[in-house]
Amino acid sequence: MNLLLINPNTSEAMTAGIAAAARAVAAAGSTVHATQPTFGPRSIEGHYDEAIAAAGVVEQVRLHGDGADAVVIACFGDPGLDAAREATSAPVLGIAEAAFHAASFLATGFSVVTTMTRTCVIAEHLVHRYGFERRCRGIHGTDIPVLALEDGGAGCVDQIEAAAREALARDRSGAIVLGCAGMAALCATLSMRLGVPVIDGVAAAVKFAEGLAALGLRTSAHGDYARPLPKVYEGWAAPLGW
Ligand code: 5HY
Repeated sequence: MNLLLINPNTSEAMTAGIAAAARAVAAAGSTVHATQPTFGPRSIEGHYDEAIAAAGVVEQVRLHGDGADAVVIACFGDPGLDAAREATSAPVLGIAEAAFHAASFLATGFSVVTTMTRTCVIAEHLVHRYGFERRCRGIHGTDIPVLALEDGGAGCVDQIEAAAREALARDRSGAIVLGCAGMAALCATLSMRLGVPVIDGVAAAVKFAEGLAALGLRTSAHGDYARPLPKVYEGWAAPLGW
């Protein structure tokens, strides 16, 4: 399987870390092509960042989507997910949606532990959009800046562990969803320390993508995920016109 893995922010260190997490779980014979936009925010920590990052995702799908058997958007806001699904027939998975599904197979309720508290509302919107409001029992910010995880986040593991313990107790949940692609490298350590399933959306999305590709399934071109209608795009977006 040829997997296109898009880190929607422009941190090369994070792209490398996310690619390593994906390759660690990818099946033999799967190739992971990791990319990031040529423009946009170094980290995504709010609606404004996300708006620009969504265009970056579309840029990367247009540049590298042909020939991909599946695409993974490796940012917990799943920026540009629907637009990407219009632009390619390859299955496109966001790491938040994939993590929610994985957690729901493993516990009746899960809690999300994420970075900046201000991004919790973005995760709440996704919980409702994907229909997980009865399974997600809480979303908790740590106010760890995304770029503090650029090196893999070892320096943040104790703080994330403490937030996860508090979430499990307060929410009475049975699993933890990591709310940032930059936390991927911490998943095994946190799971061992907490003794509950800890879900990294990057790994979950890669395995779900492999499954969909193996089943030969493609994104529907019927209805709202049909290809974009041809039209001219002006200015810097001209190359993205359909
Ligand atoms: C992420 N931001 O996974 C999100 C995390 C967040 O640049 N990569 C980012 O805080 O939403």
